[in-house]
Amino acid sequence: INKVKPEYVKSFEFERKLLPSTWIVVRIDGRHFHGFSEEHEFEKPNDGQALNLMNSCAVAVMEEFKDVVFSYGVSDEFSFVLKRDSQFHDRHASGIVSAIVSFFSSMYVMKWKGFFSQKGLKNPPPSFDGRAVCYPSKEILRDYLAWRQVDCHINNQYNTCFWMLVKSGKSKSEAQDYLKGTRAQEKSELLVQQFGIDYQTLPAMFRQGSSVFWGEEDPTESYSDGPDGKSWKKVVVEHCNIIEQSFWEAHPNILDEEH
Ligand code: DGT
Ligand code: MG
Ligand code: MG
Ligand code: MG
Ligand code: MG
Repeated sequence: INKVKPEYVKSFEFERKLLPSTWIVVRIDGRHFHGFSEEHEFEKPNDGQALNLMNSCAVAVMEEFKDVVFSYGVSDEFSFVLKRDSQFHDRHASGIVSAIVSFFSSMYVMKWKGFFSQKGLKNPPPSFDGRAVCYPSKEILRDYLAWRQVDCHINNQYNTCFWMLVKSGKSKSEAQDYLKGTRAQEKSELLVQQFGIDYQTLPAMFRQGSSVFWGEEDPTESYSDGPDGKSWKKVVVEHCNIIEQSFWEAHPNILDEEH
C-alpha cells in the first residue's frame, strides 16, 4: 500500500497564471513544416489548399473555444486572441495552450482529406507547438497583429521573387544571391519587369494572411434563432489589412468587452 499523501505530491505542481485583464494571444506554429510541406508537395511559395486547411482549423477553434475573439494566420502559424477577461482554464498558461494546440492538431488531421483528397498524410504526422503571451492594451495587441501581418508581407514578397527566379532557371543559391540586400520597391519592380507580375494582383490570402472572426449579422441573410433567443452568427475568414485603423473601426465588436 502506497502511503504517499496526494496533497504532498500535488504541492509540486506549479501553474503559471497569466496576468489578469490582458489580451492572451496563443500562437501555434507547425513543427518542421519545411520538411512537411516538401514531403506533401505543397505548391511554392503558397499552397492555397494548405492555407485553406489551416483557416478551416482556425474556424473550428473559434467555434469550440468561445473566448477566442480573433485569429490571424499566415504560413504554418495561427495567432488566437482570447478576450481580455477570459477565465478559460483559470488563465493557466499550460492549460490554455495545450487545449488549443491539441485541438488544432487533431482538426488538421481530421480535415486533411477534405482539402487533399488525392494525397494521403505521411509519417510523421503534423504537429504544432504553442505559446501564450499577454498584451496589456488594445494598442499593443494591435501592434502584435501588425507585426505578424508585416512579416507575412515581407516573407511573401521575398518568397514570390525567390520561386519565380528558381522556376525561371536559377539555382536556389543564385536566386538567394540575386535577392540579397534588395528593397521592397526593387522586388516589386523585379516581379513586373522580369515576370510581368503585378504584386498587388496576387491572391489577397497570400499577401495579407487570413483573419478569422465572428461576422456581424447580415440583414440580407436569414438567421435562425439560437437557444438563447439571439440570432446565430458565423465565423468568417477574410484577407484584409488589419494594420490600418479602418478594419478595427469597421468591426468594433471584435475587441469589445461584451462577448
Ligand atoms: P519549426 O517551426 O521551427 O518547427 O520549423 P519549420 O520548418 O516549420 O519553419 P517555420 O515555421 O519557420 O517556416 C514554415 C515552413 O513551412 C517554411 O519552410 C515554408 C513552409 N510552408 C508554409 N506554408 C507553405 C506553403 O503554403 N507552401 C510551401 N511550399 N511551403 C510552406
Ligand atoms: Mg516553431
Ligand atoms: Mg513551423
Ligand atoms: Mg512558421
Ligand atoms: Mg482534465
